[in-house]
Amino acid sequence: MLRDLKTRLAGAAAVTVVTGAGISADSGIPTFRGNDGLWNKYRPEELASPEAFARDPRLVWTWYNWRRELIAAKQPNPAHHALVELERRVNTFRIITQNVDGFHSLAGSQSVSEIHGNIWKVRCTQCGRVAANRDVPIAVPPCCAVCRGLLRPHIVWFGESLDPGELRQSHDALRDCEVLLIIGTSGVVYPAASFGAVAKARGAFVAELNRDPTPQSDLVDAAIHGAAKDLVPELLD
Ligand code: BJW
Ligand code: ZN
Repeated sequence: MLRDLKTRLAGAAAVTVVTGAGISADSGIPTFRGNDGLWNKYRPEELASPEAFARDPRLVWTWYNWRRELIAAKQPNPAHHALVELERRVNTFRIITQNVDGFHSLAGSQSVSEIHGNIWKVRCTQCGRVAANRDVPIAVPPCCAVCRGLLRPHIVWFGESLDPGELRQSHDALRDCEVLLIIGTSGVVYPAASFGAVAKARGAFVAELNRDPTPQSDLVDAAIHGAAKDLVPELLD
């Protein structure tokens, strides 16, 4: 199956990649679901929701400070680096990532849509200004340099809409690709969970590379199980 995928990739002019927390797991960043997942220890509705932030911004920022510290101490792994090389080899290429760690760009990938936002960006709840902020820890509660409004993480929480520009770019990439790789995502969070079906309906060859089977495994053309840090570099051999 891996050999078939390698042949398809070698002949493809347009490749799109969807990534999730599993690709950064090999860098030491916890995933969300499963035994070691963040949602096993913390309740998303208490920490990663607009209601939680409205109730207790200090608590939410304290949790994000912990995540910032964790991510700042880690590095992209061979799977992120292999995608940088894949981008060099392919004419039209885009990564659509659900991850907020910024590791694809840090590794050197150029065309990246961060559909769930970025932990190193903040957004003013009053004037809407988005700014980069790499403070570890960030002063709690942080306030906007322009209007002194309360800042929140520039991250998409459950029930919130994704950025329309990022979504449009993602849909263009799903429509145009010949091969779609879905790497390290449990495939349960929408709209990303529908991206495989969207690309497949447009005629793309869809492959899932994941440690465990997912609800998407039966829908894709190739489901390959293993660690992203091993599987993704192997695609380039
Ligand atoms: C390895 C590995 C290794 C491990 N190598 N693999 C349609 C139907 C039903 C519901 C909805 C729908 N449309 C929208 C919704 C509502 C909701 C949703 O999807 N709910 C479902 C859960 C039921 N979606 C939304 O609210 C989204 N907004 C939206 O659609 O707005 C419009 C709308 C709203 C409401 C209704 C209808 C329309 C927004 C979603 C925002 C998600 N935000 C989070 C939290 C961010 C907080 C933060 O980071 O600080 O984003 S949730 C969390 O899950 C995070 C992730 O990006 C996201 C996906 O998780 P991911 O990446 O898949 O990680 P895991 O942990 O789940 O899986 C890791 C995988 O890796 C596993 O499979 C492992 O096996 C594997 N793995 N190690 C390879 N080494
Ligand atoms: Zn402001």
